[in-house]
Amino acid sequence: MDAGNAAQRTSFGEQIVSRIDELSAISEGAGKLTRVYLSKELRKAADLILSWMREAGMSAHLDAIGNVCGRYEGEQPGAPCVMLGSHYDTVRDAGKWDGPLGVITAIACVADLNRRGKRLPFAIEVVGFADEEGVRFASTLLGSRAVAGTFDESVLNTRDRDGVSMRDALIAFGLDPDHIGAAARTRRELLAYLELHIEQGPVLEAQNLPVGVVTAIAGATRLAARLTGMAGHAGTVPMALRHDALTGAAECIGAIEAFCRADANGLVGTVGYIHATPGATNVIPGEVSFTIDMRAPTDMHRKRAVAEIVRQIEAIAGRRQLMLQLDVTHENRTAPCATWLKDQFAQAIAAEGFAAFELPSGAGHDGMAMIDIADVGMIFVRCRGGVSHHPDEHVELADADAGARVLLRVVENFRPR
Ligand code: HGY
Ligand code: MN
Ligand code: MN
Ligand code: MN
Repeated sequence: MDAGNAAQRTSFGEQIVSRIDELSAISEGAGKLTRVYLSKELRKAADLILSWMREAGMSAHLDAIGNVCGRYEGEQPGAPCVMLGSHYDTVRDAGKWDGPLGVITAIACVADLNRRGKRLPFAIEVVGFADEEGVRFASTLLGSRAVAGTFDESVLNTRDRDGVSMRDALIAFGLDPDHIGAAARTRRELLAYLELHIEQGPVLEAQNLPVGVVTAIAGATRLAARLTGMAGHAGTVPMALRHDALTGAAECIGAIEAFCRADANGLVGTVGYIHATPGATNVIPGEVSFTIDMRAPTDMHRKRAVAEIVRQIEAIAGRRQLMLQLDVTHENRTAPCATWLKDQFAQAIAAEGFAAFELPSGAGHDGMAMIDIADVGMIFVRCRGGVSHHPDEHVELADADAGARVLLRVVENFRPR
């Protein structure tokens, strides 16, 4: 590789790190990174990313659901594309790499091709999905589902914590909720969907490797639980006469943890959100709502576990004479990465001088939706301590640079199936 190119290559890492910092400054709150779907911060982030796409020689637009989309034509205009994607929304109090690393790295790869005036036998599209995390409305992958043509219109009626419906949030963002179908693409238009993402786990660090090839994306089931008991005076109601919704929820949450801890095959269960009302120190909680996130290496294993957890929660609510509302709000099946794409990632990793190590993804990704219209390939980049969904999330410059070099190599040497 010529020196000029090598110099450009070392600047991959620097450019990526500086853009990660620039994008992470666009947040709902000072000092923390929170950028949820259809927020004004997401709009500002979209404008910045669209400007980077145009600077890299792409045509760029915001699609009907808020994804940022860039296209770099191939030798012949209008050719099918290799789509490179990830998401640009974040969880609350997030790390700055989860999602944006994939979008920024993909743009850097296209910018490098454009700088060299290189056109490929296919187009390259870069997409930043607007809602992978599902923080604001109960469902995840809203952006990639719209692109895959599998967006569920009923989600438009779900409301966020302030009671704002997705429908109204789209209108406030400047989008038409009845026009989401315009974001849908077809299998014919895509040769493959490729995503670079931080590992969000400790395996690559333990292997002392900067990158790894993803074998499959674990599915997930999300449930919303609401327990209703009897609010009352904290001082006068004897313990034996109480129908305390919060202690009932506590027993359910303990049962979920015990059941998952006892499982030896990778089952994980998380209660990430709980809300008790009326929420006064001297009032017995009358109503409690909480979320459940269940994952396992296979769909069968996860579904069996969910059924058992539901049975246990129903038994606890019955014994405590609490009313129970328990709904599955969202389900993503496990998505296998295509072998022919894993091979191309492995060859690129080896060409960059690293061992091609394979690992599954316990975290969900947009490939779970995109698999409906394209084969999916994913590459992981090492993150310090495997920490993610936390401000301490961190990727070393050299690893960001290695990820970019591998992704560029895969794209430049891409062989359609
Ligand atoms: O929740 C997940 O697994 C992903 O980070 N959205
Ligand atoms: Mn995430
Ligand atoms: Mn992510
Ligand atoms: Mn560092």
